[in-house]
Amino acid sequence: MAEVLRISREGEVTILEIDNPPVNATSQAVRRALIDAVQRAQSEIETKAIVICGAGRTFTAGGDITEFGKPPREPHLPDVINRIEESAKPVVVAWHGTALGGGCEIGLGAHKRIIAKEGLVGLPEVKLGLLPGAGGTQRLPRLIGPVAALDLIASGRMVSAPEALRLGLVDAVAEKDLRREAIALARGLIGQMQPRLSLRATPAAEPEAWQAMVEKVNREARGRIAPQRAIELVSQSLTLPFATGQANERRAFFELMNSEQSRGLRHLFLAEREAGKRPELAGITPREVKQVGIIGAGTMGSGIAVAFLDAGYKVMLLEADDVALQAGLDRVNGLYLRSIRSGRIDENTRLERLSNLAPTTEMGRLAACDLVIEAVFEDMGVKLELMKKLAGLLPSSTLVATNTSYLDLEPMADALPAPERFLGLHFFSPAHVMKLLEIVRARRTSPEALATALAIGRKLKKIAVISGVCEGFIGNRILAKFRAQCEFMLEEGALPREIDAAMEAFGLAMGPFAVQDLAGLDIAWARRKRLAGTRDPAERDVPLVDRLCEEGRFGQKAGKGWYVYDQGRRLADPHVEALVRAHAASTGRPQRAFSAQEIQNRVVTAMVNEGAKILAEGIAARPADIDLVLVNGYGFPNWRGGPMHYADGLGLAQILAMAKSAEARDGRGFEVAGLLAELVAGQRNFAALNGG
Ligand code: 3H9
Repeated sequence: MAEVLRISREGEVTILEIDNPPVNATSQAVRRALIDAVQRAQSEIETKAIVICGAGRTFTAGGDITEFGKPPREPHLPDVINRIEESAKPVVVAWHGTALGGGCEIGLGAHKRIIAKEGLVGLPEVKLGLLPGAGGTQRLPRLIGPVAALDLIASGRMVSAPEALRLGLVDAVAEKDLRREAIALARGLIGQMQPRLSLRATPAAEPEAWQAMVEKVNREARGRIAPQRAIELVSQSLTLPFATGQANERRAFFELMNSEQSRGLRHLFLAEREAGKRPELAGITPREVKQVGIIGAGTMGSGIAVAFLDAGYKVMLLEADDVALQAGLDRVNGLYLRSIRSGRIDENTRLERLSNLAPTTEMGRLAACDLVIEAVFEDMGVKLELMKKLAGLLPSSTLVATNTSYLDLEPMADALPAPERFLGLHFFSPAHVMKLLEIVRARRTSPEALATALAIGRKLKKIAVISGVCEGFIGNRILAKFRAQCEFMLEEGALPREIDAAMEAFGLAMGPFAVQDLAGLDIAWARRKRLAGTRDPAERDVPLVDRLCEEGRFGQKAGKGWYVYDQGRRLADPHVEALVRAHAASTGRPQRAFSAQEIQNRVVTAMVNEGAKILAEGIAARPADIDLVLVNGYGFPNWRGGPMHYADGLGLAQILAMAKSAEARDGRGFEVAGLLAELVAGQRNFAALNGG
């Protein structure tokens, strides 16, 4: 077995360096080596102090996620950390890279902490549906106070070195050489009594500040249990002895580990890391991309420009004329000013990023770009015209991408001399904020172009998922089925506000009708008109959006849509409800009341059934990719793991039964996916298709 802890000595200081690539997780071998080394150091006369540090790019990412869900093996991390704290010889922890979860907790057990200038520290367990399980909920409040501790534990956010110093989470920030300075710090402690956090009382909190933090955590939890358990455990640090608090923390950790929520979040963590690993792309080197051209500086184009500028690319932004270009530049600048106001960047950063932006109205200049993305009006005619112009202009080495969210890529590829260099890069609005990027693979897209797009996705810090070509790709295709099902329910007795309330209770930030109002109903209307000629007349279709748009009810921007808006407040509108009821009656379908559960089941069944078709057609490679798309682009609650993971938990036999009744009810509006029936017959589930 590889050595996971390197032990060396500098004079009287023994250095324990965790070396467990890729991220120095505190796996069983690391825990064993660490406790043995600390134990041994107690009796070594030469050792007067100990420094614990990490090799490679990071101190440690914490508990080993691959061990989660399996029976825990000794020594347990809380015992290792208690042993570190009890050491008669001073222990200093040197954090670099990221000191997360158990890595942060090792530091809390030590007698002093020093962090590298660029280092980050945090307790992100909540993002995996967990809580710190090695003393973090009890030691951190004793060190930095309960309010700041609850903030860090319940949000899972990482803090920078200066903030860690301000909070009192570290004793020092290394000026130059972390290791040297950690050794010096350890030397300075030799011969002194070592402070133990577990013996310290948690400082009392200002009642108002504590209450405000508790309210914030509850507000932001939106159905997640771990942040709420954090409130309970951090408050116990104020009243209970350390050992009792730690035992309660350990119990909570394992309860959460076995929860559906943690399973869902862990599934997504692994899915994110798997999404970019495509066997067919193994060994393919991505092309280097430095200069990116963006055509169209509307909402999407300007957001995409900011996303690339933020990632350090040079960006050329093209518009048809000076007026449109200026409006686009104003939009880009507006996005940066907003980031300054929210404290995310400072003025220097804004200027630095804008210095990489070259605005232009001369299409010929795009010839200098490695990648050109079109973000023009969503109309095939307009896009084809543009592709023809690009064909005569760009060297055949340039990668060309469309940001279309629905249109077929093949006619666009046909217009280009090198269709193997053409693909879709479907960003979600606002493009500089939303994590999801659908990379759309057209029939002739080359593996090199795909590998390049994945590398770009990583550099943009996006969650990039490869999709094949179909109407709406992975996300919008499933969304269309989800929306259709909601509209079908309107014909059977449900009201928009009931459906929205049920889906918000399920965990969506906003119900589907409220979202349509926010985005503008005219978008759906335009699409309906575009598809009207090809729609199968036998297909179940609900024309209510047309009625609303004909009345000028385009959503929030018009002050009315599915709801009315009074000073930003969303209110149910009796006029719309009467319209819905009248339309429902006109269909002759039986009318009845819907429970929230039934609404949720119908929506999920529609999504999963379409997801299964998408898999069978090879549009998505893995069910987990579909989960990533729905969670990161469409607000599906992450703690449910995405629709496909959620369906496995519910049982595919139940989903299939619901899909069969939908088929009987909706006729041509719903067809059961063959793959779903196959999986149930073979007693398999989607996880099996993920390779899990
Ligand atoms: C915890 O600590 C519990 C304790 O309180 C109590 C215990 C009793 N374990 O993300 P990357 C793998 S809970 C195992 O692509 P980056 C990852 O799967 C833990 N493996 O790199 C990937 O593998 P592969 C709390 C891990 O530079 C590779 O490392 N900690 C772990 O973009 C590279 O990862 C967290 O929640 C792990 N803990 O980001 C931190 N972490 O190459 C979770 C990563 O085969 N980790 N791997 O695909 C992260 O946030 C990021 O990975 C990190 C690096 C920021 C560290």
